Amino acid sequence: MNENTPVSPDTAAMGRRRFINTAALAGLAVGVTACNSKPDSAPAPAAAPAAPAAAHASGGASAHLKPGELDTYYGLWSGGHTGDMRVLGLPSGRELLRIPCFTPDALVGWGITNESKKIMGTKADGSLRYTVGDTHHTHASYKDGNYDGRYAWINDKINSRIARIRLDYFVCDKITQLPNVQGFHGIFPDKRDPVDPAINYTTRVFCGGEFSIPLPNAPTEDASKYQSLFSCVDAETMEVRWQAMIDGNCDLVATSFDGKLAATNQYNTEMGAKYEDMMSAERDACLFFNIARVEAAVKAGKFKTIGNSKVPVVDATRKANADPKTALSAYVSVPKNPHGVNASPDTKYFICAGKLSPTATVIELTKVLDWFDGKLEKIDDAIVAEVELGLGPLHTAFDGRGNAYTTLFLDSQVVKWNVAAAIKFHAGDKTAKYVVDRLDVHYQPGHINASQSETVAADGKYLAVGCKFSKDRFLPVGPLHAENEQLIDISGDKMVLMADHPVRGEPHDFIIFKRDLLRPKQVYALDDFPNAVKDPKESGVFRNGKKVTVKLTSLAPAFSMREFKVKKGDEVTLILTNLDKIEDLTHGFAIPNYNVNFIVNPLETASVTFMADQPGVFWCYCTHFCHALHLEMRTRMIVEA
Ligand code: CUK
Ligand code: CUA
Ligand code: CA
Repeated sequence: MNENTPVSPDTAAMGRRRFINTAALAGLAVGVTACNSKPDSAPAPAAAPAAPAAAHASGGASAHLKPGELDTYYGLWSGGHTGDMRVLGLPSGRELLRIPCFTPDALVGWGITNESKKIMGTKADGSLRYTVGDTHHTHASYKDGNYDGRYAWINDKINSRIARIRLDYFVCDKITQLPNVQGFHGIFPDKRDPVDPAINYTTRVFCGGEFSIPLPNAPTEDASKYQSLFSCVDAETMEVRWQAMIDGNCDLVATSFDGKLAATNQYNTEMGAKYEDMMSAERDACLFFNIARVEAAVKAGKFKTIGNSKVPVVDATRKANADPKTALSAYVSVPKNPHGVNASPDTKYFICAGKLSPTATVIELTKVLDWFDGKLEKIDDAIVAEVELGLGPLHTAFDGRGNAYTTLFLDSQVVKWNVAAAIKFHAGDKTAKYVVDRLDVHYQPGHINASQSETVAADGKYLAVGCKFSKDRFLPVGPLHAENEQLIDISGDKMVLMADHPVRGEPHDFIIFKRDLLRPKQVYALDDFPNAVKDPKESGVFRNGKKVTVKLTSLAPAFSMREFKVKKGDEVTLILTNLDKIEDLTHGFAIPNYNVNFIVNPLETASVTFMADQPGVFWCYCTHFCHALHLEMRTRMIVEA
């Protein structure tokens, strides 16, 4: 035990169990359950968190904005198994938008319109291929080491899909499914090209496959024969450029600022199929990829393909990459079932949190490159610090002043620590005090991020913490509790808790960036849509045998046709262009009994296709409040028998 650790009662126990074993883990799980069932026994906040008033007294920031005041930061949150992305304003924590990606959304008609279905993917009969999703990680495109406001990406763990969000309109515009991958977990865009200095922006997104499977998939029970793939997706085309076959699994992903390295933490180097096996080794790994070399190997044709997939797959397994001079990959040993790998904004280090080890491991990137150049004898010598932080370290954020903030899941704490001091301590200077501060959070934190954290513009202002259990922090609403996103002021030496933000389950990762990095558009251009009905005079019913196209426009408070007729048995494609070009003037279009409901934003065009299988009169009405005559904004669809 060193003087850096014994701050909370929980961490005092740490010396006795340097690593968490199966029994201890079971015990801790029971502890969590007990706390949940008896609110009284929830861990008493050891040091009472500073109230907002105290924050003001200390000159700290406030989460309260007066009516009409705008937030200064955007936050992009993954929605978890709601399958969407959430947009929050910070510091207020106000939720501004949900961007549907992988799952249907009734508000906007995602999964209803032909345009969204094309992005989501359909079966031969036109129905959606998937209606469930599970988003975990979201990151945005970079230029010169900072966000450039072009794109954000988000993963879907269930169906191994990656979605791209256009940040000019805050909409999902492309979804790609990774072949031969199950449990696609971490993503991270590169920050520049490793070879061409002119390309100082994101052109690739790296994706980690967490679950090992037989490749190609087959009913093979012997898990030692399973393998995982690390995938590279083209940022523009969204096609999978290449995949790398590895030993062990992938979890989260990080990229270096020079574009040369990407890494994934590995918790299952054991290749176990049961958790006891997955946690049997004392150390696992952080796996590095030499991106320029992988791409050269692909170019040189040194790859295979798997099953029906045409994606080139290079060999990044340990055996094939033992010689540093030709290696595509390097496995850095990290204790036990590590989680989270994060790039420090000074561009020097990746930090891997220990999860089942109370430590964080600091890996110096120039040393990893030295190993690839044959200048560092052992790859593990790239580790410049491995220091104890507390129990259950998961994710790390940065303030741009040399400090790291790591979530301690089991301790329900955030620990602030100084990276340079940790390196000194590791080098033998036991007087180096690397733990700067600890703050109790409520409760069991997972993801953490600071404003601008993983950019060269890290500004050390706000820290948000995604607490997995809210327990007693909000009014009870039945068995499913809101989650607690906490906001912390990190501008001073001490962390100051600013606010609890209840959020609908079950958000995971997020990023926070300055609002001036974005210039969102609020009105579409008519020409963005090839099928736009540009003039109300173009409206009408156009028949081609049993296929009927209905062209319609909206202009508050009316649709361009007061009624339209189709016949029972027709396949109807209805195209609606909203000719209102005023900000915020959105209309909806709903057809009773036909499962049609979608919106059109200013100058947007959307279409739906359905079978006219029920004769009668159907009042198509505007669902989105638009005008004093919103209720009167209707048209009749008459389906003739
Ligand atoms: S990871 Cu996905 S389960 Cu983002 Cu720490 Cu939480
Ligand atoms: Cu148009 Cu309501
Ligand atoms: Ca393990």
